[in-house]
Amino acid sequence: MSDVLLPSLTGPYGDDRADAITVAGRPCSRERLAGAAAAVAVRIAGASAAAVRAEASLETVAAVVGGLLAGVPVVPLPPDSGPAERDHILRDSGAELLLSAAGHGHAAEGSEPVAPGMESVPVDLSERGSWTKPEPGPDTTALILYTSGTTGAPKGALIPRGAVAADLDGLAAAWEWTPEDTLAHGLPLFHVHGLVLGVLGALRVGSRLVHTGRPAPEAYAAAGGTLYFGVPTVWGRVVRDATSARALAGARLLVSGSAPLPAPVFRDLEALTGHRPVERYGMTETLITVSARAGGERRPGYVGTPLPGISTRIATEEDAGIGELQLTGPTLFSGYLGRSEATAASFTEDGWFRTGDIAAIDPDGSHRIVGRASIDLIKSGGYRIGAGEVENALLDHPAVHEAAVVGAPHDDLGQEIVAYVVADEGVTERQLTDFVAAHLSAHKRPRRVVFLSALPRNAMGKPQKKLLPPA
Ligand code: MCA
Ligand code: AMP
Repeated sequence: MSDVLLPSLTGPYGDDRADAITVAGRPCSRERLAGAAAAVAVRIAGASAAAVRAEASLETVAAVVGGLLAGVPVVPLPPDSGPAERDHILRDSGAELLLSAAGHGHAAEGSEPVAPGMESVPVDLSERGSWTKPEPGPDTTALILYTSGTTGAPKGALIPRGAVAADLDGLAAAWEWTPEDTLAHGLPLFHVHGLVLGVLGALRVGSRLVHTGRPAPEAYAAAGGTLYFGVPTVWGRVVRDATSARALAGARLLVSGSAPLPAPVFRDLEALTGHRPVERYGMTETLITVSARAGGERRPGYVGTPLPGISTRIATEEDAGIGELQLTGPTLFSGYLGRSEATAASFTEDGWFRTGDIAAIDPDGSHRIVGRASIDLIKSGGYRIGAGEVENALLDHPAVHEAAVVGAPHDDLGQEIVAYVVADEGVTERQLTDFVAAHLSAHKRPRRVVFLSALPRNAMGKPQKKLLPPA
């Protein structure tokens, strides 16, 4: 497609609709969005990186687009992140500015610093700017996306502009996504799924966008989309609300990703909507790399075939056909910010990215994700959560002496976070849950806490998660 990352925003706008982009009930034309984003670009040009308080709002969209116009790497900040997570992201990313909706946390014009040396910049949809400078090259960083590893604090994945463009073009071809579509979803705007696919995708393709604020079944039913995105938790909730599910019968394509879609949800979606959902697979570090096709076969349990330019292989010693999925291609990140060792460790010696997912490839090329190599990466509601980060947060509580965090199977969330702790008497499950929610973010809080007198350990003293009692 175009060399320009977001061609639908460069005008002329022709029959630009007043509701080309709707977020949480507020409509906006492309011209108005482009004007507000240009005003942001003028204000932030030259910054090394800009954080965006990524609520589901038009201001978030304008702020992200403004950063992309100005060539300033954008760092989406989960809006409910607590002080530990927020301070880490702001400090580690080197963001000089924090962009957020005017009136949100802005003490005065010019504003209070939100962290030492950091300026808070209000985003106002009524502003009109003009930005005519050429875009930076495809290797420059579009986004710095913070994502959890098995241990420690989240790492900033550097996502190049060219990777975003290549991924969105591959997906547009795979899903036959055109300007005639209306994309509808309600996913958070601080991850690849909701932000890159769900906002930049619509802006690159030129389709209408309806962001429902939250991904509630009745909001999906009312959105009037032709193309819907959801994580499996959302699709599970949709099929449990038959009236909302039936309202999606008129759509063209339902897409699921970010976690495995349970086969019963796939079948219920087909029964209620008449659509076999398209499943696709990806990671923050690679963007979306494998997908079923709009015009192809869609089978429960399968995520389809690689997008154009992506090569995949299964690393297996016994030739059993099941092993770690490794891949190469134009949609890969350029590394973790400031962590050259972690970056090097995520690639094989011959330059393939190690996904950490266990997969199998059928003779027809169809990919199946069968699990994760590490017990310490949890997927809950489609969010990736590192056990180590939650354990560290729990250990910061004065009553907690030891902590081991795992993901337990859960009907709604896929996995739920369960914390096993050795703690002083008197501290409650609720206190520990709220403590993690307040320090990190709400979706990283344990849903259950099990109190033990000691963690099971091996002879070396290392906790043995496989020996933990059932929660
Ligand atoms: C509850 N809440 C609390 C607490 N308990 N807040 C503070 N302290 C507590 N102790 C609040 C929450 O803040 C939230 O408030 C509300 O209660 C409900 O929270 P929760 O139960 O966490 O939400 P949920 O309804 O269970 O969420 C389900 C969900 C969500 C909506 C499906 O998990 C979700 O949005 N998932 C999408 C994740 C995603 O986009 N992943 C993509 C990663 P309030 O209502 O005010 O918010 S990108 C990726 O994976 C790759 C590239 C890919 O393949 O896509
Ligand atoms: P994140 O970095 O948050 O984007 O999470 C990436 C992880 O989500 C992958 O490594 C997989 O474990 C998981 N994932 C994404 N899409 C799928 C899918 N369609 N089926 C199974 N797992 C998935």
